[in-house]
Amino acid sequence: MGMNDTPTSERKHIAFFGCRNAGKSSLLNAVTGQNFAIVSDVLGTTTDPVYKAMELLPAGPVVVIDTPGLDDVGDLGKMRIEKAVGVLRKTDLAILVVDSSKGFSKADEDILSNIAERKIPAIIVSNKSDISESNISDSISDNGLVKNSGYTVMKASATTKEGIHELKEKIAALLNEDSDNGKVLVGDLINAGDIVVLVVPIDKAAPKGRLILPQQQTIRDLLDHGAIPIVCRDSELQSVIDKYASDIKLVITDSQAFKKVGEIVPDNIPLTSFSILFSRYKGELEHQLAGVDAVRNLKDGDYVLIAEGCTHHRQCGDIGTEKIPAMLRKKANVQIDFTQGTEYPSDLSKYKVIIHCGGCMLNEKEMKARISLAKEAGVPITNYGMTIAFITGILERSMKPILNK
Ligand SMILES: Nc1nc2c(ncn2[C@@H]2O[C@H](COP(=O)(O)OP(=O)(O)O)[C@@H](O)[C@H]2O)c(=O)[nH]1
Ligand SMILES: [Mg+2]
Repeated sequence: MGMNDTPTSERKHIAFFGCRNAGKSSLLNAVTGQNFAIVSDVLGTTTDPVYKAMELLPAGPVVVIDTPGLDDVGDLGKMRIEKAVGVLRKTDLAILVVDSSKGFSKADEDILSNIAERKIPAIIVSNKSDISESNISDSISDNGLVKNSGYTVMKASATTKEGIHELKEKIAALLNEDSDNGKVLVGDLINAGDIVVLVVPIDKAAPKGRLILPQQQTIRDLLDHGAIPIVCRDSELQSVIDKYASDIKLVITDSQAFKKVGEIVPDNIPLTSFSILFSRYKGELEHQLAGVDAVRNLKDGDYVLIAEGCTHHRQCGDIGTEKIPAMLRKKANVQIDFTQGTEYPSDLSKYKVIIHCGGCMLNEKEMKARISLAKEAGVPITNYGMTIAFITGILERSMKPILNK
């Protein structure tokens, strides 16, 4: 995906689930009008979830996900099923594809319970309407679990395209219902016409020739709300303050420059960071704030997990693998594990705290699911920005603009 496209993390994720040969890949191709998923009658053709960002009309920018069959067998099959189920963590809309010539299977029931438990919007598609006998297809709508779930069952055929148009309309309708949570990144903290200063240190870890996603998104949100962003490096901040101090309504800094920026910005100007804004936007701000207490209490020998949502931001990488560990080790001799990208340990129980990145490359569902897993394991979770602000001694100050809201 290029820089001019909607970032993947801001797209709704639509995942197709179902048994092997139910027609997941065929249906996905029919709905998207593209031929990117491999269709075959060889069982188990899709071995890893396949992602594709696209413009799906009338829904808008989405990511569609093809997944391995849920009735796969053997040790490898089991691993493929786990991967398919793992996709639920980031699914905004699930399409359960059932082969209506065969009926509703145990694997279908299992995934449907899982989808319903997570309260994920879903559509059950009774596929292969061209070859199914109507009594079997009716038995899908009559299944007790299906009825209880309240999800819509739609008949379709990926082969004849019967029902595909209706399915696309339903997909758009469900995504629309879900999308209007009214959350904004920063726009509600300022008024139109306000000057907001963004501090972006440009060091050797900064990507060549561009800004990183959280910076771009913050600038865009400020512009959407009629504010006037001034973007500068930490080295120019003092002169920006000297020129505009009385008009500046908010300063947003990259977490790694917190200490220096905190010293330069006068106390009467509110100060926060990109990662704190992102925690509020797609994490759980108060829970992650409470998680900082666990950093305060770290002792020698404690295990800490530092989790990074992407694999390619050297800047975040440096913060996660070098800066924060160095800060923590000044407090206690802790054992640190690192994870990157889509990895996230299934057993979190040994950790005293999880320090997560701001999650700019993860969709909201995935970030929330990671927080839930930490909650279930009883492990506090916080983020990079809060941890650095806390250790630097300016946590309270950097939370003020947000908590006062
Ligand atoms: N008759 C008929 N065959 C279909 C339909 N959808 C898929 N198939 C066939 O079912 C087989 C498996 O399809 P595929 O999309 O690869 O299933 P997947 O394993 O769930 O991804 C292929 O031979 C398809 O051509 C349909 O609506 N009608
Ligand atoms: Mg397939």
